[in-house]
Amino acid sequence: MNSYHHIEKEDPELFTALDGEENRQAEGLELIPSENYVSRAVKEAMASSLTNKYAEGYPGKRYYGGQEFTDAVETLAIERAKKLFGAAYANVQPLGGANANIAMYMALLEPGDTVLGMDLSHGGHLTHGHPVTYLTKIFNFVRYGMKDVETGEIDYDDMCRVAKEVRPKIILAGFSAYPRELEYVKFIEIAREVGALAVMDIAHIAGLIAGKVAKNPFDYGFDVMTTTTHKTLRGPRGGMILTRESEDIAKKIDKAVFPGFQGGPHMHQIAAKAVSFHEALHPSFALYAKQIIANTHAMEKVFKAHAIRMITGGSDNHLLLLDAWKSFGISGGEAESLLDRAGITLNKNTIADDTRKPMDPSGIRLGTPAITTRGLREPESARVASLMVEILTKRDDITVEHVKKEVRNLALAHPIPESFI
Ligand code: DSN
Repeated sequence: MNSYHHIEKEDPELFTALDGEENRQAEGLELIPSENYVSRAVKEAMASSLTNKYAEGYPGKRYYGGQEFTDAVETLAIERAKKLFGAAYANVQPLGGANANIAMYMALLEPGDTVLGMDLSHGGHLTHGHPVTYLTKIFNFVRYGMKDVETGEIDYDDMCRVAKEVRPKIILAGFSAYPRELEYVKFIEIAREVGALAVMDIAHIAGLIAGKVAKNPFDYGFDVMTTTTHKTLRGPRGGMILTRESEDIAKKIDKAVFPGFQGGPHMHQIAAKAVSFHEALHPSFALYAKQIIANTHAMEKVFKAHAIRMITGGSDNHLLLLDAWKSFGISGGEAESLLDRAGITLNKNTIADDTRKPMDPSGIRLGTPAITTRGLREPESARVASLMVEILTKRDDITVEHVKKEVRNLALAHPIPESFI
């Protein structure tokens, strides 16, 4: 548990909100697949005096003085990132995943160039070319999707046909709501055939790749990977861009991040990234990654037994996407609210071919990274899935109250850990 002594004394109003959030996290179960808990060591780095320092530029090439220690910090983060993902180059300055993707586009594309990326409703991400983003005013995004929603199979033949037609500069793999492993070989074949770069946004599965329970796209020839650092990777909120081998690409990426797109790097976050990469290089991280998958399968088994419709039929990774509308006759938004009342947090999500609106779609998205960090294993994960089914089926106040009590007990029996190594 954090202590906020100074805030409590100086700013009681803010303290009340922070304290409330501490309790919410301690007493509830977090199933949002993009969330996790960081160690005390990561928090110490985030709260360090590095937040006072400007450090525009890169180690050895800064625009301000006093960089003796910032250079050491950023170099540690870079070297550890390279080791974790088998990259030749790493840029650890992006402030988040969207920033990383935007800088990557700026580095590798000219305005008007085409990107072939995954449709948002099939699991892609806003920054992969959704019309609501400003990116679509600069670049031309064409989308691919699943051939079969029930198995999750991507339509690689169609992707190849479209790629030949639109000649993308980038073939973009990656997702924020797709529970299956991608066939990287097919992406590379298509990219090479049309002369495109292959880029993978690994934000959701970075921790699974680092923990070696998911394939590493670099082993298949992907040129660049973008990621956040705070999801399965269990680091501080932030982003990163990794380059497999091309110095030319890495140089373009560095220029695009700074001065192209961002100003001074957030050195306290970079220090925290370095700490979390150190943790991810520890053997205990591979066990955590393995347990994430085991816990997902334990939940999947329960949903299957109750004939809940899962998009793609199940999961190969850390996340599951359920059709609340077809399974329980309620919208994703209603399901999210009901579970929230019982202390189970997840998010409503659009599903492929959704008949409902994005603000209240048919699906709910959930995942196991945070409960795995808390030490829940297969039996407890299965119990959480059963509680979810109970609440979403019965939906009455008595059920909500009894589930809430059990969720709280489960959460308190598995306190948020302070250290992982
Ligand atoms: N917001 C992230 C997620 O929840 O997947 C993606 O940006």
